[in-house]
Amino acid sequence: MKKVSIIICAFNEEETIKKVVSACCRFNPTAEVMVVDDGSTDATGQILKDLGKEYKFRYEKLPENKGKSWAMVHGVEQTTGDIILFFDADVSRISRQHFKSLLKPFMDDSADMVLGQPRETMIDYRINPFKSLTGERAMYRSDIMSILEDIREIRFGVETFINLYYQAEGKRIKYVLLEGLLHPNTFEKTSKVVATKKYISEGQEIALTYMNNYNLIVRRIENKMNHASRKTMDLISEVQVRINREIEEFINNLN
Ligand SMILES: Nc1nc2c(ncn2[C@@H]2O[C@H](COP(=O)(O)OP(=O)(O)OP(=O)(O)O)[C@@H](O)[C@H]2O)c(=O)[nH]1
Ligand SMILES: [Mg+2]
Repeated sequence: MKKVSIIICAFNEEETIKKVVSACCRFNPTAEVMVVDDGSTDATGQILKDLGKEYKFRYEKLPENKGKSWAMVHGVEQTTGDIILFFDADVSRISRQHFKSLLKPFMDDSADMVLGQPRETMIDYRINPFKSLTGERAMYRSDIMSILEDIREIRFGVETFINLYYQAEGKRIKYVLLEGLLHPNTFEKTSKVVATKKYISEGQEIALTYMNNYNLIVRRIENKMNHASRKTMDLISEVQVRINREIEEFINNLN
C-alpha cells in the first residue's frame, strides 16, 4: 500500500485551519499529515496546538515567513510518504470524496500528477484560466525530489514551475473536479487594496517563473509537437492499412 503524506501550507488561516486539518486527519487515517506555518501572526498556531490534542498531525512552525514554496519544500523534506498531497488551508466544505478523487490515480498508476479543481471559485471552473495553479495537487515524491531546489525560493511561482516541469517531462497530468469544495479568493478574505496588491505580486512571481524557465516551455512545445506528429503518423498508417485492404478486396472481386 503506497504511503501518503498530506502537506498543508498555512499563513494566517485562523478561519479555516481547524476544519482543514481535521478533515485531512479524519478522512485519511493512515496518512501522515503535516502543517507548515512560516510566521503566521493570527491564531493559527494556537488553534493547531489545541487541535493536536484531538488529532495526530505534525505542526512545523518556521521562525520567519519565506513563502509558500519554501513551506512546501520543507514539508516534502520532513515527510516520508511515496505520494505527496498538497492541500491549501483556506478551503472549506471538504469531503472524503475529494481525497479519493485526488489519490485514486496513484493507486491505479494512471497519472503522475493530479490537479484538484474546486468547483466553487471566483471564475467559473469550466473556463478558469488559473485552474492549473490549484493548491490541491498530488504527485509522487520521486518526481518532486528532483526539483526541490528549483522551487524552494520561487514563492507563488511554485505551481507554475511544477506544471511546466511535468509538461516538459511529458508526464501524465490529470484534472479532477472537487465537487462542493469552496475556495474563497482573497477579495472575499480581505480588503480590495490588500487583495489587489497580493494578486499583483503573485502575478509578478508567476511571470518571473515563466521568464526564467523558457527552456521548460520550449521542451513542452517540443513534446506537444512530437505527440501531434506521432498521432498524425498513426493516422496515416491506419488509413494506409484501410486503403490496402480495399484495394485487395477490389482486386479479389475482379477475379
Ligand atoms: N506556510 C506558508 N503558507 C502560505 C504562504 N502564503 C500562502 N500560504 C498558504 O498557501 C495556500 C494558498 O495561498 P493563498 O493565499 O490562498 O493563494 P491562492 O489560493 O493562490 O490565492 P486566492 O485565490 O486568493 O486564495 C493557503 O493555504 C495559504 O495559507 C506562506 O508564505 N507560507
Ligand atoms: Mg487560496
